[in-house]
Amino acid sequence: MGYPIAMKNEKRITACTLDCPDTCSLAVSCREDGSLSFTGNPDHPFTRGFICPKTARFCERLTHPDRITQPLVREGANYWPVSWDDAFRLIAKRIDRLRSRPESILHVRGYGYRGVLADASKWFFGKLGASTTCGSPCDSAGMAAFEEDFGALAQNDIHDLGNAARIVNWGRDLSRSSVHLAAIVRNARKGGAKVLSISPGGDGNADFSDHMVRIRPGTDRFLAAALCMGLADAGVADEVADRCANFEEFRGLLAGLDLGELLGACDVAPEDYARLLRWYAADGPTATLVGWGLQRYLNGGENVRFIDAVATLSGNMGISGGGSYYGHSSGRNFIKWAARDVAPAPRALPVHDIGRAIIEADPPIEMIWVDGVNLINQLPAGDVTAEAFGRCGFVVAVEAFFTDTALRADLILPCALMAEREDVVGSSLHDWVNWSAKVLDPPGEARCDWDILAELGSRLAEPIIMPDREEALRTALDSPALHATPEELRAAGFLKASWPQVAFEGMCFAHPDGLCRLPDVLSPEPDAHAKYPCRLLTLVSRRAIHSQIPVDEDPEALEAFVSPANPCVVGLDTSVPVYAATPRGRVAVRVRFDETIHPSAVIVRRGGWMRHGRSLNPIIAPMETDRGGGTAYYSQCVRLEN
Ligand SMILES: Nc1nc2c(c(=O)[nH]1)N[C@H]1C(S)=C(S)[C@@H](COP(=O)(O)OP(=O)(O)OC[C@H]3O[C@@H](n4cnc5c(=O)[nH]c(N)nc54)[C@H](O)[C@@H]3O)O[C@H]1N2
Ligand SMILES: Nc1nc2c(c(=O)[nH]1)N[C@H]1C(S)=C(S)[C@@H](COP(=O)(O)OP(=O)(O)OC[C@H]3O[C@@H](n4cnc5c(=O)[nH]c(N)nc54)[C@H](O)[C@@H]3O)O[C@H]1N2
Ligand SMILES: [Mo]
Repeated sequence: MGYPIAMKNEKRITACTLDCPDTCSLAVSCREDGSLSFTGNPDHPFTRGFICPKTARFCERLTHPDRITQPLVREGANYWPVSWDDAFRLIAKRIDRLRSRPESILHVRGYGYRGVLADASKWFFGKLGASTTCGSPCDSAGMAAFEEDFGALAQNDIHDLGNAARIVNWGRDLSRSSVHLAAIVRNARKGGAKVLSISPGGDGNADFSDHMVRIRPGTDRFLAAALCMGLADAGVADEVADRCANFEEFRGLLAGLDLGELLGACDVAPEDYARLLRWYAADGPTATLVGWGLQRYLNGGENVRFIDAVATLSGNMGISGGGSYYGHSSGRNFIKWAARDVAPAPRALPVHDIGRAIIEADPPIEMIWVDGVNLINQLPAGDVTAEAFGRCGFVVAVEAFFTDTALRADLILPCALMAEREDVVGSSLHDWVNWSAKVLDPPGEARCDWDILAELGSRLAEPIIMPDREEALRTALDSPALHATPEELRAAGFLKASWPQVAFEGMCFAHPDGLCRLPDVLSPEPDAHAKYPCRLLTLVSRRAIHSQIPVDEDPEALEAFVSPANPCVVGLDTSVPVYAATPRGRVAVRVRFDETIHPSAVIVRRGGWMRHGRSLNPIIAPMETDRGGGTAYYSQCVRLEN
């Protein structure tokens, strides 16, 4: 593969479009030996010259020999190359046939590629009137919780963490998911801030923290409720209580709780609880970083709501150095061009249980278009989704690799990847908007998603004409927070959107009455399963984004990390094969011991491929979070067995 645009000894600036909060500005260059190199752009005020391992080695993926570089059609178990012309003809014929009942077409889009132009498929299938999906595999339970609490998903500027006296890292793994957040926390610590991390263990937080608190998986709401009790007993300032719409009701809820029971439910030591209470009650602001892991449970939204309540009652909302950080929408700097002139979808199938939803859809789904998501591998019950794809009759996957999802498609269309197409990206962590320039040509016949859809649209009996790309960008960038043009952004490479440094300043929240809401119910934890007593935590890997893992790199067996005190290891023979087993089946693992892990947790790093026996999603049941249509992966009960 050649690099006609990035020439030797020349650096080109582009931006990462992977689904990651840091949204880095990248310098792409070509080494002496002809290989590509991705580094952090030193001139970008947020990226500051460094990037994470997953992006640094993304260039290996661009040039990987397994890349799909021409359209492929399936015949039985084999794929044969077809021309784009034939591929478009096949798809257009199918769409024309289904045009009078477009709800029989399902569009599934993921965030494997992010950006303003990446919304092209959303617009196209919206225009067609196709069915879509609702909910998410990612962060929607926590987002819904924030909206319920404060009326909007907003947080202080991430650099305002430097003004915190204390940072409670409630459930992030600072060593893995966001290298720039980790750097900001490290700097805040150098400046004198103290850091305490709360998690079920097995992470890399010790290097970033002054104190570590271990918690039983999924039970953060009990610890947070206990803290709310302590804060309420010590007395909540009137100016805080008056900003809560339901303070008295919340006090009533707390009055019925027992501290010992709460601490027992979350298995947090009384001295850790006492320290946290002191932290939140002390002078000077305490910032709370709310993790996404703790909302991937049946009561995930409630976990987040109670943590927000701690930040609120302790007087830390709406002030510099305080706040509750979850993220903000990476699209908030843009006008949503893809929603213009598009009617709401006729139906939306729940993504956490997508296989069953497709099988039971009435009227049936007769065509599926998947782009930017490895649906079968990454969502629970992947075996059911695979079956649903098989029954549907016509599946098109726009993909660059033979993922478990692409391998169930009738037609695979090869897409360009980041650095091979242009786009504009915003971040869910910072306020910079980056120009993701095209610095390489896509290999072979691969094309960017926009071009694929534009051509397909023009071939339909009743054509769908994509808007002008430049106009779509122009519309998107002319937002109240940005007011930029594509020309300005291309010339500058990145621009900063303007948002307040402090979210909800003065405790003015985004609900119409300006008040926040405290939780109205504390749900008990579901009983542990008698035969599968642990929780299966499928956590992020440091070196790859989700399933975008070089296939040749996978070690032999999946590693499962557990405490030596885990009840599952009693009687387990680790000299013969060991399996992680759930009521849905079992997957071979190699046991690794880590005494920092809570005894009820089994930790496996996610993203491995199903067809290599390295995805746990086929044995994870489809469960929905309490709000936001999220996916409750970590509520899965599990045991280890021989
Ligand atoms: N067990 C378990 N599973 C989980 C989770 C968990 O906690 N536990 N977490 C979930 C979370 S947080 C998320 S966000 C999801 C992520 O799951 P996915 O969204 O499926 O993420 P990826 O595995 O990165 O797959 C994205 C795909 O998009 C493709 N792609 C990249 N660029 C482009 C492009 O420009 N065009 C097109 N058409 N395709 C492109 C890539 O090749 C890749 O195959 O996984 C979820 N899965
Ligand atoms: N390297 C890398 N970076 C990524 C990604 C990637 O795949 N690889 N994916 C990106 C995406 S799309 C996402 S959504 C994020 C995911 O990033 P995170 O949500 O941060 O990742 P997770 O590993 O799912 O969960 C984070 C931490 O939650 C903790 N945790 C789990 N259960 C509980 C609990 O009950 N209570 C508490 N207090 N803590 C708990 C675990 O210790 C875990 O380390 O990362 C983004 N960044
Ligand atoms: Mo995610």
